[in-house]
Amino acid sequence: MPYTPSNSEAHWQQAWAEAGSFTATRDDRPKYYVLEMFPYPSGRIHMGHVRNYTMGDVVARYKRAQGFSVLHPMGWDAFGMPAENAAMEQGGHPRDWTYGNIATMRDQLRPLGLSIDWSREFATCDDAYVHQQQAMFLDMLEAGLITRKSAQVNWDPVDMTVLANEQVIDGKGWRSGAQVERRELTQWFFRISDYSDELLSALDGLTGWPEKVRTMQANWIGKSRGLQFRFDTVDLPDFPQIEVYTTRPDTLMGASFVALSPDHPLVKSLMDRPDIAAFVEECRKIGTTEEAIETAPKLGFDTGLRVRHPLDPAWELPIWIANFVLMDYGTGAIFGSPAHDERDHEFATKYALPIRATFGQPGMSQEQADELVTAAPYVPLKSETVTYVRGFAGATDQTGDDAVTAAITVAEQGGWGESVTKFRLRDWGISRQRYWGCPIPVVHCETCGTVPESKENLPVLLPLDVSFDTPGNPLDRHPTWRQTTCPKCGGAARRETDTMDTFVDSSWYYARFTSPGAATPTDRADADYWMNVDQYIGGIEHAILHLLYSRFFARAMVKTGHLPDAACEPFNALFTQGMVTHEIYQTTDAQSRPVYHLPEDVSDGKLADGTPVTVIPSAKMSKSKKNVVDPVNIVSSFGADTARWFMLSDSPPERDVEWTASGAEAAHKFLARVWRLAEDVQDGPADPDLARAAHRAIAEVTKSIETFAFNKAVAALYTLAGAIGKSPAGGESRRDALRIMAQLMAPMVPHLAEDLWQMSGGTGMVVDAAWPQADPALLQDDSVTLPIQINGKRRTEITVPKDMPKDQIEALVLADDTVQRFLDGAAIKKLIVVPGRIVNVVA
Ligand code: ANZ
Ligand code: ZN
Repeated sequence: MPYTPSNSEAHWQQAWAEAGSFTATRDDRPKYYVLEMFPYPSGRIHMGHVRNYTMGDVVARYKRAQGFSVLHPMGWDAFGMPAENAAMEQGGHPRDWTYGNIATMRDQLRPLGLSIDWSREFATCDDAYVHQQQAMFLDMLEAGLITRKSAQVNWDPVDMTVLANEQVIDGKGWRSGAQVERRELTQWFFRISDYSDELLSALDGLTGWPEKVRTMQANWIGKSRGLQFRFDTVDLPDFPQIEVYTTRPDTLMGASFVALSPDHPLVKSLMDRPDIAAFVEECRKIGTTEEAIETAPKLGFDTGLRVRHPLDPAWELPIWIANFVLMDYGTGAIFGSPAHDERDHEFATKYALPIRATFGQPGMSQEQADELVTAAPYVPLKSETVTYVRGFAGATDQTGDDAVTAAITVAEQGGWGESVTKFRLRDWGISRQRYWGCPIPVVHCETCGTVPESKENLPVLLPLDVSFDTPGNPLDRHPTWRQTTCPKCGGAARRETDTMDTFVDSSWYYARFTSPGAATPTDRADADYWMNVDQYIGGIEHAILHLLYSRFFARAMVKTGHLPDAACEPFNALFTQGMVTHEIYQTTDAQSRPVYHLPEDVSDGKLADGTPVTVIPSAKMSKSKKNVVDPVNIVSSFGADTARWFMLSDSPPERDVEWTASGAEAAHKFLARVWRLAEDVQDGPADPDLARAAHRAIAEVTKSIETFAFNKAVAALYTLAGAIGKSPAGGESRRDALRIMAQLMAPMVPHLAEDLWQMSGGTGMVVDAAWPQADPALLQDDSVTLPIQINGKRRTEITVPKDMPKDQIEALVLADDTVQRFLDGAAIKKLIVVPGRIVNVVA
């Protein structure tokens, strides 16, 4: 019988399902929780999913064999814009689109044979999940973790909707193409910034996380130390001082202007000046993203007002309004030191403001230093190698951080400034003016104001009779949904029509998996048993927001009693896997524009009609480049095990892996060879070398899985297959090795492993077999290599079994060709064998 995965894979999947092999149970075994980031139900699974879920499955199956009670669940991150867009573009309802996609993708995932406890599956748009998320919102509100405040949003004036930062592309709405404006709206915020310090310092304890991710999080939280101080204004009695925050007080002697945010209170007080009002209006046209603000051209407006320099009251500086100064960072006002900051330099150059060096390279005069920093492109000075040319009294003998410290000390001692620590991390605005999300469970009452919905009235579900043919939020237009009664006074009230950011949904799903049916957000006995996630696996693209929000949310759940204290860091270990890439095949059309071709339409570098294609090196699979390989096709032609094996074999899991047709075929061939090895076991001798090879493989595969080096585990299994193929062993000796092979392959190619196990006489299913232990005695290398010296010179060496008797070694040495050549006919006077060490020949 040839290797036919199509039959056996379905067979084993059914056998596992019938045995309930992957049902996670709370029992007295130690637990292990492995989780891959859950998918968004876009409509089809892709190779990235296959790679991600296969890796998690290797860990899950391995831990299970190690005797752990394993939780390995799957669900769907189901709310979000694409469902609404589909409804706008193709008609239909987002709910149908979403659940339809889930059904399709579940059907595509199932044949992969993942060891998932499907009984725990849920989608974040399920009524029960919405219910518990709303319950948690109310608990968090009560615990002071949520606040309502006004904030700036990106407003698309054509689609009449708020846009997420990612939906603003080059300052324009991603759908309408309209110039995005900034608007102030009252929004709900999770108070994540209260946890800035804790979220930062706790990163040190996350030793199971990649260093890179910890650094990215630390940078995002962005702790900085600086000086806060005030400039006295000149002739402005209503606004006597302007407070600024700087991380570079050591550059204060290079100040050349003060700049205010367009939203600064002083600017607001000047709005009756038409020129200022017009400028502020102009600034509103940039989106709210930091990136948008950073990349937009620097715009400034000179108010004509002035401040005095704190170190020299006679020195006056102009007050500008600048589009790059944010109101919600620091104090919303800065001083610019164009000689030592690129952005200030660009601004000063554009508006012909003075550029004065505070310091220069050693030995430079003030003029030389000024000249150096005035020229564009701007040359930054390394603060480690500077000398002061424009002294900051008391700080001039310092460099780098020490100079900053010294400057802060001078300011504090002079009583005109304070040392301040700031964080970049802002509160997390979760209000979305969108339909397809979890409704925010509050109502607005004329009498009582904003009132939390009462828990008995949960869930607040989305109305289903909505239309998407007009822009804006369908919840706003719905004839009745908004009308409700106030839980406090019983009077008429209006529902909040904003829904929650979908990042909220994904910030606690891992906790919900521990008790997906609970009538509260979690069941504490279950959560206490299963939390934390021991191994989390996902893409690096989630290194910042998703993980940071989850870390905050877990703390909020601890505070509100839904998780045990230790779960405030919910992911013990994190692994970020690389992408799956593929070559791109391109030709050009008559206008020499690129035309892309699907991998299956290209063979030997040509299209079917013989047109040669240009091969563009491997890149992330993407529809627009037509280099996507559909896992569904691979599984139906080669079987799931081939897809899994290939995904694990070619590269270390943290790196990108290039999908190639030849690689997939080679993987398939190898699996077929393993099948044949098990198929014809004849009677024959025992082979201790084969037993040794099998136990070396146990040690190697175990170590490799433990360290996430799946490609090395694969390599060790190739070696073992080679050893079995070459071995003269027959009967039990051969079957022993094959059963070990089956066990070691089981995490990676679980279906073939079951067949192998059965063919070689294993009892029950391999999925239930305990992980094999390497016998230390068999791991020892029992051969020894002895150098051979002839007349005191090392000439060659000989490898012999450790326990070989002296006389046999002597015989081998005498028969050795190299020895004979060096002796060149001379008679041997002495032959000394030092066992385990050396052989000396004297002639
Ligand atoms: C003077 C100066 C001179 C600055 C120099 C930098 C370099 P981080 O490190 O991110 O905390 N800044 C302060 N508040 C700002 C705001 N609301 N909008 C835009 N920029 C603001 O950055 C702190 C630095 O960013 C501060 O130090 C300030 O510019 C600017 F050679 O002050 B600095
Ligand atoms: Zn009321």
